[in-house]
Amino acid sequence: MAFKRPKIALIGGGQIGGVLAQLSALRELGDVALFDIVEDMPQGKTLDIAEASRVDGFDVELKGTNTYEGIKGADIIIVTAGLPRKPGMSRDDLLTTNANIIKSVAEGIKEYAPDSYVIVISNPLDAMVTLMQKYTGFPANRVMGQAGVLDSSRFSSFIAWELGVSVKDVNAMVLGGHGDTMVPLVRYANVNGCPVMEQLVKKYGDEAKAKEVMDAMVERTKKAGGEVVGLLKTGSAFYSPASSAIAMAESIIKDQKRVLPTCAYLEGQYGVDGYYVGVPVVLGANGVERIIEVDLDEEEQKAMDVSVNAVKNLVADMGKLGF
Ligand code: TXD
Repeated sequence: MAFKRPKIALIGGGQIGGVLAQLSALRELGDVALFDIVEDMPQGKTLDIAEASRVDGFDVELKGTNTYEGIKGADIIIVTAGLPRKPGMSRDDLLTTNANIIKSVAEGIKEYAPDSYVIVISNPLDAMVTLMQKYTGFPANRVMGQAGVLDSSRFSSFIAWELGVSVKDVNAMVLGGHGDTMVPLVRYANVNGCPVMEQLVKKYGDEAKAKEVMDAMVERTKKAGGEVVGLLKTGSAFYSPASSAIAMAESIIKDQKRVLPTCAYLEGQYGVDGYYVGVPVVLGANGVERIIEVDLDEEEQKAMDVSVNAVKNLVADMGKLGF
């Protein structure tokens, strides 16, 4: 038997897809197939990245493709295909458009990469992951969504900047759906084991002020996507979502068993049955290997319930639209 590099297929060669391809190469995670419906564009992007291989020093193959044939045999797939909302388009219009795209992507994956692990990034995230699992028919441990790694990284960054400490020592997690109702877990946030709230109270010498500062960081986390959109004017965040999905893919490819907040299928955990919601999971060679349950107090559980309801409403809306 000959050894073989893992194959990573990226469906959607737009802003995030391009960075995903470059990061996959820089980290030598495996050979890359970049798929997009736009002719020549994924071929151009992969050629551009591949031509830096001497400078960056990576030995992986990068190919662009406009057919699903090109993703044949992929081990892991990251999906960013979708359209942003255009003027005059309602939320339901966008939902229908993107649901149709995800449905066609799922069918392509099912046919050409039936054993793959799939990480969805396309928005509305929780709904698109749900559809991906439905239309591939893959077991739930092989279909997941990326949102929580990014939301948690944003929250951790704000905490590090506020406390003037290395972000490497900050552990802060965000649970729930990917939207305004996400649940940053303040009580568990810590700097190498030291509770963040305690550090804020020491910094300001005042509990009310510490709470005010934390509340502002929580709000900024919830609205962080919009903050970047507001600055970019065209398009949304793409470096950080790509890095986040790569961390998930790497944990699976290398069987690292990292504990990463992931949009995963719940069967009773956190009081949720039959829905995809962001929770900490163990990501390893078998994809979502285990859901980690943390104890939530009354207030946190209430916030989680609100977030789960938002996901349920989205899934119900898709049902009404025929998905
Ligand atoms: O954390 C998160 N989950 C997110 C999600 C954070 C930021 C952005 N997030 C969402 O990711 C965003 O709302 C979008 O739904 C996706 C992709 O964002 P990106 O910035 O990469 O969007 P682009 O640049 O518009 O790229 C989308 C590509 C584009 O090249 C289209 O031609 C392509 O998708 N596309 C398709 N590819 C394959 N198959 C089909 N049918 C298709 N339709 C469009």
